[in-house]
Amino acid sequence: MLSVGPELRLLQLLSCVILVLLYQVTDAERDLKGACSTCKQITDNFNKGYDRTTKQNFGGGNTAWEERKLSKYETSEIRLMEILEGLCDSSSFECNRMVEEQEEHFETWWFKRKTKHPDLHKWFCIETIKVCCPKGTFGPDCNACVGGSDRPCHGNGMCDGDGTRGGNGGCSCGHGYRGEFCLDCIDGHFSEVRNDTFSLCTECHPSCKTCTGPTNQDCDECKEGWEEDDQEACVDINECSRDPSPCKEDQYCLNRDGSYSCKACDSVCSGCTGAGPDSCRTCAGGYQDTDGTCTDIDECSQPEPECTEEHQKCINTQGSYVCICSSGYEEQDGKCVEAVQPGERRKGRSHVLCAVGEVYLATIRLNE
Ligand SMILES: [Ca+2]
Repeated sequence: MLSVGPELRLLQLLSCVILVLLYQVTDAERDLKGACSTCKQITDNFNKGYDRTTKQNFGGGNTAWEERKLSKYETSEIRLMEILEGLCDSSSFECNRMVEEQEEHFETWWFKRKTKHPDLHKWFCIETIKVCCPKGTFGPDCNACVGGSDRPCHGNGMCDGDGTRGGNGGCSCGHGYRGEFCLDCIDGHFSEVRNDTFSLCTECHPSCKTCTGPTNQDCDECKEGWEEDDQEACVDINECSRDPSPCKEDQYCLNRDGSYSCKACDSVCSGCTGAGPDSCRTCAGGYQDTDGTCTDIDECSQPEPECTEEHQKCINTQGSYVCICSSGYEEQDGKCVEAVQPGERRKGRSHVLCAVGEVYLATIRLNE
């Protein structure tokens, strides 16, 4: 039996504690960002509710009495309550909890702060309950994002935790950019403008792997499927002109910029140069060349009969033909013999089937 020593148990316990702590850290991190977006949603809905109630309790007339009543309603607790009711969906637990917990702040703002601090999001989410930060800043102390709060990530990426009390302020760069500051260009892009605070990366010509400018003459290196010509420009390789062809016998080659593809020939062809029955190199068995197009051969109307057994008849099919027993006869051991009960009609009959190149037996049902 294996016995677990006290050191190992301690190690197991420690790793458990670390895992739990790690989980809580990432969880708390998510909560910080989530709390800000909940708060943002609440203040957005507050502003919508404010607009919605602007014209409420207004009869449409213009009497002095109505204006007095309206101005009273404008700043009334009734109006505040109407706005507060519409802040959250009933299903949004986080939203309802935040409103419930912070309700008194809305009253304070409504009656005492509104005039001096008209921006509710700023007063409530950033300055009062401190779940958000001003744009371009992040974290518990609202520090500036990488690249500065005016243009986080130099305008080429997203700052982690931007506008929230969470995140680390680092950049995830947008397409074309890389580096801690999102000032460097990724492969396949070149730097059009670049200084300490501004960078513009533009995509290379599709023929370049890396480049110094926008055209196919500015490539440092050609991309796969392209090669340098005598002007030192990257041009498409025509893979289809290679010998032997990169495609199989029953395929044709289609060249494209930077690549090529192999497509199946038409079924009437044996090898082809393109799509359709008029691009065959030669016709497949059972087909013949008619004015450059492969068409079915009618074996049944050839001078030499194809179905030679007694009481057989020939039926032409696409690319082939079949031999069946004539009416009143049925197939038995490869021969057409008189039907057992000639007077009686049967629903199904057996026949001999012959195909080009081979003879095989099969049972088919025919409606006579
Ligand atoms: Ca090509």
